Amino acid sequence: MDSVLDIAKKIQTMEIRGAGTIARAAAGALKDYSQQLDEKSVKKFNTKISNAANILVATRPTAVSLPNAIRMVMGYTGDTVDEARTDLIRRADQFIESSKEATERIGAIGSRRIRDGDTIMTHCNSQAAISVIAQAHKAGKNINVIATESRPRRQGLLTIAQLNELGINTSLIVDSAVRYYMKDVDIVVVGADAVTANGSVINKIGTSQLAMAAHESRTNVIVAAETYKFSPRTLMGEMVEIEERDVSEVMDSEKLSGMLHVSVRNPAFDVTPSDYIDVICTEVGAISPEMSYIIIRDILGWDLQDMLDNEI
Ligand code: RI2
Repeated sequence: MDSVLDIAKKIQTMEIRGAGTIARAAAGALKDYSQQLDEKSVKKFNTKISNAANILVATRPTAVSLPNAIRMVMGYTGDTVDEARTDLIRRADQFIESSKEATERIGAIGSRRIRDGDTIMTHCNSQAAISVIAQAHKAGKNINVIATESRPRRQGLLTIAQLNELGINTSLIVDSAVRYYMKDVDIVVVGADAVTANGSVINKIGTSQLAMAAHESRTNVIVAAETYKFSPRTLMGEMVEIEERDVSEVMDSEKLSGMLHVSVRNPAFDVTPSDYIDVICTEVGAISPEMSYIIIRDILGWDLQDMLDNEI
């Protein structure tokens, strides 16, 4: 169990971060754990795997990629421990492989929306969004990127390093400069931690402000999101929980000790309504946000009637 707890801790502290990366790490952790178990009874094996899955799912509440990945792996079957383990490993490997392919495919699809000469604004550090930008650059389009710092954890610094490595001209701006620079922007490309059944996108805090500024200036917003970031439970009216992280990410909490009337809030994500989103680029195509239910039903295999019948 130590290896599972180790990955869980790394996800919690954001040493492992980014919705897709978290999902792959959790699938990999279940696979590794299954290989360490020497249970003889399949019942005990299943119980241990299921406990590990629960620990991993509880690490971060917002990125739906995490429960979706765990669900895919947990669909394993087998009458013996060997059968169960083999099927679990196959499923984990399949998820990890297809998730990497999805990011590439999203890049190919999304990059067609980028024109030669475009200035792209992006927020935080999304591998799916970077795939779109990278493939536009690779196709020979002359592009510039404006990347936000993304307080409080400053994932924008990871983005500028990645784009620099690719040889893409990039400017770093503080989050509050988004509207100031929007006049120079041709297209906004961001990632997603979750997409709801009604096409809203949950992504790093500040995304909705950016999308609102883009909407105001008639600038298109592309969301790059693998299909496993779509949230089936929102079909049943559930809201996606917005993670609120520790104050220490925003400021030194000791400095607050004498301030009896002050609290610091640190939501990690916000919700961008579908009205502000032009297209969601998934690995199965560029869809309008209104088509989100079809992804949940036809690609993820969740059916509203089944959910109602089984009270999921
Ligand atoms: P990919 C990240 O969350 C950011 O919000 C980013 O836009 C999103 O996950 C998707 O990232 P965090 O882990 O899956 O930094 O596209 O809180 O890499």
